Amino acid sequence: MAGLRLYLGAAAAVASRTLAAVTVTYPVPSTTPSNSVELDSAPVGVSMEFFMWPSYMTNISIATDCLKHFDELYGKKTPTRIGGTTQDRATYDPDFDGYVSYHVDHPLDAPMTLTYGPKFFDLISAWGAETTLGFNRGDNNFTNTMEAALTAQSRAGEFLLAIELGNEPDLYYLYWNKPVATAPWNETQEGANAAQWAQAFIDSWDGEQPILSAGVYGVPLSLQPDGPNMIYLVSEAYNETVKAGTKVYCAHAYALSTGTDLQTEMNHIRTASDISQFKDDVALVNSIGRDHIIGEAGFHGQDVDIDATLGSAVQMVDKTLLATSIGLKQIYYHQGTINQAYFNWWSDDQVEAPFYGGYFAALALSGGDHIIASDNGTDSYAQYIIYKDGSPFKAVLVNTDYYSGTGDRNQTTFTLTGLSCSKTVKTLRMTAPSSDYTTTADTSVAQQLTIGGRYFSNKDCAAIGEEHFEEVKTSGGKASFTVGASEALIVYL
Ligand SMILES: *[C@@H]1O[C@H](CO)[C@@H](O)[C@H](O)[C@H]1NC(C)=O
Ligand SMILES: *[C@@H]1O[C@H](CO)[C@@H](O)[C@H](O)[C@H]1NC(C)=O
Ligand SMILES: *[C@@H]1O[C@H](CO)[C@@H](O)[C@H](O)[C@H]1NC(C)=O
Ligand SMILES: *[C@@H]1O[C@H](CO)[C@@H](O)[C@H](O)[C@H]1NC(C)=O
Ligand SMILES: *[C@@H]1O[C@H](CO)[C@@H](O)[C@H](O)[C@H]1NC(C)=O
Ligand SMILES: *[C@H]1O[C@@H](CO)[C@H](O)[C@@H](O)[C@@H]1NC(C)=O
Repeated sequence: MAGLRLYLGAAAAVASRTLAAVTVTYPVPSTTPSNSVELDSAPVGVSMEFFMWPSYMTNISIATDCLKHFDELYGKKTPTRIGGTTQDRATYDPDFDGYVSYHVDHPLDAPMTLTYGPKFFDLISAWGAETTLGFNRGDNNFTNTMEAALTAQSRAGEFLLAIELGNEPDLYYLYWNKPVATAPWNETQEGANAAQWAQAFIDSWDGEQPILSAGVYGVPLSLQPDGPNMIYLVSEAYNETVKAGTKVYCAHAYALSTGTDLQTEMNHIRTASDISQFKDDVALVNSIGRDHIIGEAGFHGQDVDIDATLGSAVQMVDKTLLATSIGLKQIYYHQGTINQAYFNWWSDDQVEAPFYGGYFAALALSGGDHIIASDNGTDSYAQYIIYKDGSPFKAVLVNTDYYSGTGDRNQTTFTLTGLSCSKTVKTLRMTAPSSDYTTTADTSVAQQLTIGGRYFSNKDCAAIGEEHFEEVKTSGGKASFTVGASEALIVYL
């Protein structure tokens, strides 16, 4: 890493002890670099677990309240994906008059089977976002899935951006023993089944094409010898007709590790290693003229309580910007069972820390047209430069070091070089008292996780407080910014 060195921080004099501090230096190319990547205008979306969709739309008001912040950034409704494990447990019943019907023994369980009816799709037009809708392939009833899809088209067709035929089919046999998955469910078998389903769908669909979101794999690598994977799907399984009907290729992005140590899990080196797994898939998908997206994401796929912390929010900022900078066009953050999944952006009565990460990432990217990562993922510090109309627009500085909340907080100084003129730039900071910080349900106190000094109300997700920008003077084409462990900074260039 450029210019890594230790020095005794100025704060040491005040605190009368030494504070370890690090300096990193990155250039800011003055025009959009040729190896930068074009940004989508709404790169951060929301994914809602299939069986939870009606509840998020009708009964958990904080969901739509919080998404209004994204709607404002984008000037349109937040791109929305409806899907997840329960899409492959859902049976469509054209005569069912409710949204969704299921039984669970405990309110925090996800149902093993569910039924849904035509009204489920009316909520898509009522919400009015560009929507990716996931259907059931795992239970191997094409007739039922196609009947549902054609009803979705007639009731909400103008909002349907893409359709998934199955969620995480790479895990159908290993995890779920789904009826469609014949052992060993390797790349040949899954690829052939995916192509057959896609072909049958293309032949029966009466709306616009291409419409399919393909792959929808849980992990960007094979969990078994010759397991399902994007390279095989694109280069071997899909023929030209199926490719023509496929709009976008999709995979999911959870940590590839199962650790519970926040210090290790949130580190940029870990995130960079995970995201680099997508590079070959992105290159292949782009070579056939299509985009690759992350259709579902969260910190960990397993339930890990560190997912609800400031550290998780910082990791989300890093992951989102790194993903977009390698060409993953959109990243949809998953909202699972309410009050259960630690990575959820909200509980029914509380805005959770991950929401801050998702929002900060979207805020950083909004209005930009290109992005480039400045570092190569070999230490805890990340810098991204966002371009607009050919010029540097924002820099995002992320310090993924851990801070326990006791003792001095390490600071990293990010020095940006190649800035064109001497001026004062504004910055906006995301911070909280420690990496382990989680928001509180207590509405009588201010949250201490803040973006520019503001936090989101548990009542209606309103931003509370005065927005505070810091200012830094550039000099001789350089400017230095101090970012504490587990903080992120947007620099408005
Ligand atoms: C990472 O980047 C630094 C400079 O930014 C460079 O010196 C180093 O060789 C790079 N490492 C790798 C593995 O690419
Ligand atoms: C709405 O939410 C409340 C509280 O979480 C729950 O008790 C109720 O069953 C929900 N109703 C519907 C229709 O989902
Ligand atoms: C598949 O779905 C169709 C139409 O919804 C239904 O009539 C049929 O019984 C289902 N087949 C199986 C094997 O469940
Ligand atoms: C996948 O499994 C099938 C059925 O056992 C087998 O015919 C095929 O050769 C396997 N493919 C690979 C790539 O191993
Ligand atoms: C600060 O960084 C130093 C050097 O990396 C490390 O040894 C120390 O544990 C860190 N302090 C805290 C409070 O995290
Ligand atoms: C892809 O190609 C078209 C045109 O040749 C055929 O009609 C399809 O049957 C074929 N689809 C699959 C899944 O092989």
